Amino acid sequence: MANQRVVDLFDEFIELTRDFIVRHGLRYEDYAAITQYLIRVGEAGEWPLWTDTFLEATVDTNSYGEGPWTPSAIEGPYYKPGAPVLTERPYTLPMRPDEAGDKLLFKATVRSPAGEPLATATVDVWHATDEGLYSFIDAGVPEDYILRARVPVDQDGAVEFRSIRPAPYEIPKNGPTGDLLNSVLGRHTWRPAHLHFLVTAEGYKPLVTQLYFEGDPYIDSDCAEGVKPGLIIPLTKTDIDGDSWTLGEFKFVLQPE
Ligand code: MBD
Ligand code: FE
Repeated sequence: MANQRVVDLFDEFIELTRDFIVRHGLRYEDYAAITQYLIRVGEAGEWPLWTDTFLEATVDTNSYGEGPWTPSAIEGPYYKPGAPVLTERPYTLPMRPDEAGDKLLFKATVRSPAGEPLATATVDVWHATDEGLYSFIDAGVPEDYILRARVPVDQDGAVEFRSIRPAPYEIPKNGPTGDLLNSVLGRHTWRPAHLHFLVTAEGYKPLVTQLYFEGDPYIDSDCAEGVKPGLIIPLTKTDIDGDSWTLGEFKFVLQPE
């Protein structure tokens, strides 16, 4: 049996697309350019990147809802399930030996809208290196969950981990997604530096979000339009054993199920 919703959505999508073709008088040369581009995106394996860059922000807005909780943000194409659960304090994300970058201490709390600490929560975090690369995705970063981990939350709802400060992320320049942004649209291919999170707790909706840093050069021009005002945090300095660390802090609030 056909799924009627899918049938209706498909029919409307084709109708809208046909109207668009008619309205703009598209001909075979346009049709060839468009279909060749779509095929290139597939051949480059960039459909996850393309859809998350151009469409996911709107799906996100439709999905999580606004309320007295932390705003959601796009997941992006690079989440990997199964990151190691950290067990040894101080909790430190997996890194390569001498991982480059400013040392980053991230401290947060996870609470309900009423302010109750959510001690059963887990904070799954993933982010880019100091060169803006992701493990599993970019050549040169070994595939063993570098800068990815699940961090347990304490009895009082506190969570903290050590890492390095990620750099802004540039979408692969030479692929069809980067080409479209740069050469065709005349936009840039950058996302502001960000930390990705999936925060889960029993009885609460999983929160997929990102945090960005005040003063980032791309904060107002994210090519994936994933920035929301409530997700921009200041970075300060703190001292650990006589060393200077960059400190980011945040209060996660989860939406009851
Ligand atoms: C990313 O790292 C990302 O977070 C998004 C949304 C799109 C492309 C790369
Ligand atoms: Fe990202």
